[in-house]
Amino acid sequence: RPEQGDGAVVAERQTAKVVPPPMYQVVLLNDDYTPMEFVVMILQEYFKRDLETATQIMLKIHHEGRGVCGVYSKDVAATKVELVLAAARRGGHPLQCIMEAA
Ligand code: TYC
Repeated sequence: RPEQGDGAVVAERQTAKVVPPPMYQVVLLNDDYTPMEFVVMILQEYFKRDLETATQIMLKIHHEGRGVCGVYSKDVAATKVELVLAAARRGGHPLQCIMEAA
């Protein structure tokens, strides 16, 4: 639309083309064996939560069976799942971590 000027053309094309990337929740699942302190450490280390927030999320998982640790792009979410599972296995804990479409 030359009559509207270049800025209007650029704005219109962006409105049509810029689609937000699909996002994924990284979810921790409860179990009877992983220590609470280990889960809090995971939330601080891999999800950048402060001690108070990490403790709240851990207790929510403990009571409700699962909890969202964070929401990320697909690649970042998949990497976090792998890092958490590797840390859990290193520690000898059965902690399970999954990702699902947000
Ligand atoms: N239920 C565990 C316990 O009582 C604690 C726990 C919390 C384990 C969250 C896993 O994702 C989890 N030690």
